[in-house]
Amino acid sequence: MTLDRRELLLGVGAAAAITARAVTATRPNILHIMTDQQQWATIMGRSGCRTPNLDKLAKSGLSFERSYTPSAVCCPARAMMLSGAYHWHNGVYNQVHSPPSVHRDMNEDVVLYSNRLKAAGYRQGYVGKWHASQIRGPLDFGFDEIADTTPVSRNKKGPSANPDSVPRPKQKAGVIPGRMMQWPGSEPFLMWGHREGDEAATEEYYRAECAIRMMKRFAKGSQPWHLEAHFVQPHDPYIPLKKYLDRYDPNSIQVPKSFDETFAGKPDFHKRESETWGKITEDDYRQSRAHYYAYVEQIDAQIGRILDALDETGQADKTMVVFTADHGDMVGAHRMWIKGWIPYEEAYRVPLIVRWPGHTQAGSQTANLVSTHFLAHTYVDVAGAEKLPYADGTSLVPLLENPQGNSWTDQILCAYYGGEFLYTQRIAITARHKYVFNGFGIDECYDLEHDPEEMHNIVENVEHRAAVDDMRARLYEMMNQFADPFGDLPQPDGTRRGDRYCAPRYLPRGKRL
Ligand SMILES: [Ca+2]
Repeated sequence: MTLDRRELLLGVGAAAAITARAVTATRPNILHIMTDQQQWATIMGRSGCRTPNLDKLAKSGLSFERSYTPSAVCCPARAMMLSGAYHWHNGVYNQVHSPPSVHRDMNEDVVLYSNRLKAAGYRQGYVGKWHASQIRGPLDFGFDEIADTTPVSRNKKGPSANPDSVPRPKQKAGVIPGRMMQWPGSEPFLMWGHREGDEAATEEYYRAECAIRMMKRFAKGSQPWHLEAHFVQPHDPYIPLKKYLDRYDPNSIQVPKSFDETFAGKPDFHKRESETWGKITEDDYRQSRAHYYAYVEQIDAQIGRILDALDETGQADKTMVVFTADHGDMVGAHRMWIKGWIPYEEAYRVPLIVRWPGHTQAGSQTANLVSTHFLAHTYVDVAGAEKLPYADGTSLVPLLENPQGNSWTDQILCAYYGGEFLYTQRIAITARHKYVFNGFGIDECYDLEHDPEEMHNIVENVEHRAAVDDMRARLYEMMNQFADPFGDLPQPDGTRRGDRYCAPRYLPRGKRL
């Protein structure tokens, strides 16, 4: 039997229609839950911090042992997670709300995964902290609805920021200040304290309620949906409700070796950063950890409410749930707080849990290296949407389905340009090492396996020369791979000639002069 051209075309068309239907039938809802400034070690009993709801989520999905933010400061991390692209491709270099920021918006032609999901027919909602642009908001990038977002000019004119008329708390839980800190020449500011009052009167309860009602409404529709729920906590100041704070005994918290850090052999800015925090005692360390852990547990309770509400929709089995944070927080390690130019694990390593029923195995874990901007590529992949135009990351789907896969990348690249101040930094991370290029100080290299607290900078240690050279070569290899402007960019004629001012040609792996 032979097919004529018309039959052949019909056959191809029918096959394509079947494929499209199969994709439509299996593509999941996406529930993305994110906190601000939450360390990797806060969940799953990795520290003294308790997160029963996130632990339950981890037990029903896949958790990541080596998950990193690609940039340990709010705006770049968020713009990267939305675009799946590095700063030099999405346009956000540092804090967009800050007057000296390089850009206050993402590039005009930036494409986010929400643009792609919109085109693929998803109904999309954004609840809570945005902070990826000071000019445009979620409604400018394919989201249909917003609630309680960080104010940006477009959102103020847009549809209601409270579409489900969630009652706002009548009384705010009052703050009882604890420790005030002071930078040289600054007024004192609150770093931790606590609140007293009803849990339902907190901002985080209100935000969770906005997310829950929007999700329940979306679940009644026929479209697949994508909802983002973003909490501002446990960002400093750490001000948990007293009932959570009472669950933590500061005296039971162990002070780590890094608290006695001398900064010998490290770039000068580490010591300067630590000294900025003034005279710090071991009690400060314990108290700040107790308040921080309590704050994390308080947010965990609200995340639990959102996850319970998902179960109530009856759609949990066709919803991909992702939990992560924009970056971590030092919380006293190396006598430092918050994040920024500090390349330590406390600032860069973040929690990541993915539950995708039918694909991820309950209670599974992976030690493969991942960066949270891979999520953007993952979402367009599972939604059957058009790929993002950036080659800066990759879909996690192969790893979700085969978490022990040994063909996964063995290195990741992080990049930083400063928060309110401008600095340039690049970080290469492998299973064992971390190499940090500092444009404003000596470079760093740490052996994470034998020195997990990153106390010894081995960058100039002759015994480690082979490893340090390998890491430096890997760093420039990735900068070239991801078209970093500080890498050895191809010239218009296709050759790579280097630029001795900012990007000389570096030696490849294994080569020495
Ligand atoms: Ca942040």
